Amino acid sequence: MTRLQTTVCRALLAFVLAACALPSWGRAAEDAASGRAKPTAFLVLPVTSDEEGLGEHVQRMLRWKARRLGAVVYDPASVRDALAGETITRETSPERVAELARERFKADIVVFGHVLGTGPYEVRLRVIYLDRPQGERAVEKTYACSHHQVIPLETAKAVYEILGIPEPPDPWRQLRDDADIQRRWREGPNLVRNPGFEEPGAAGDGPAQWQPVEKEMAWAHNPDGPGKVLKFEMTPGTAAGYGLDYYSDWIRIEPGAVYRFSCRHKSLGPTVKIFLKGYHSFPATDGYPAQRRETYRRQVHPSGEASRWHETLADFIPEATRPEHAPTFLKVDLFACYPAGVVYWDDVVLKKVCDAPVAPPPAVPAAAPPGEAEPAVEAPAESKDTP
Ligand SMILES: [Ca+2]
Repeated sequence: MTRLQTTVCRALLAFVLAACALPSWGRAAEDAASGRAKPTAFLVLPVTSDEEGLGEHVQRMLRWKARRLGAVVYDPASVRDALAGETITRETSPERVAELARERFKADIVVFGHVLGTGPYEVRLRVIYLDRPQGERAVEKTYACSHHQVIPLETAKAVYEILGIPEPPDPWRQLRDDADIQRRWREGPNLVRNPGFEEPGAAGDGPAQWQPVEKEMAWAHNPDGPGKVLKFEMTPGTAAGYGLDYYSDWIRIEPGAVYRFSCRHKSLGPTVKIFLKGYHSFPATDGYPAQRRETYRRQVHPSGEASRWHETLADFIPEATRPEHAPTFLKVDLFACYPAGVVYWDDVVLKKVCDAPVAPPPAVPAAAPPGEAEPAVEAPAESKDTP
């Protein structure tokens, strides 16, 4: 790796870690913007929901992201104690909530709300600013989430907006003009085995190196050219529910390296997404067997008009919130959801285009700040599901 490569990789990794895991970036940006010396006291009051448990999940995500962006967040138990049995719902008046936030918490910003629906969803947040020189101000923000997996992304976006912090710029632009990365993308080995679905599995009824073909799927001839494709034939019931996932076999990866992914798809209607899921191997504990669990996820949103083939490209660095949970295996998850219909997938490519830095980048502090010691409870990225 050349010196330039090392510099690019370290800059990217430092950026990703700073943006995703550490509060310093957000606090610096916020303080620079507002001239305020002290961090914002960010109070999350109850978020109710039509779907059981989802409101609490959104509350955890709000607290987690606000803390990551440098705000001081109230411990849920102390909020419960201070409310002393007083119930906050979507009907509670902003005036009453502002009074509580001011008198019992001395908060700068208070957020509460409701998650409407059971898929698709609408996250409705009421935000009251108590720290404005021009006086209190209440605003309502609504975030449409087509699918469950979109809720964390929209919640993170909400916290940036509430705190008035610009979302981080695209750090990947640096990669586009890098000759060595382009060469590795052109000439490097594809880590996805059987990437075009051409090779049959042992039973002959599906492609090798991918999961078995399940109902509402088919290992089909390419309708527009030679060779085979993976076809979704999603029913309305599935489209309205969890959608369809099709997983690759395990792919060994190097945490901290830069990867580039691409695939081609043609949708006749359904919304498509690709999840690049990183897994860490956890040892057996307390009667649970050793297993690989998801600790990293890159979500890719293909675009383009329906009924045509499109190629989607995405760069990413697989990393976990906790370094000791660094992902060392990856699965490609080809996903489709509402509305029902047909999707064709083909030519899945994953290549390592830049090695991980040899030493940790100097921008990473040695210890997490107070209040960041237990991210597993609060961190939606460290999901426990295993496909
Ligand atoms: Ca093919």
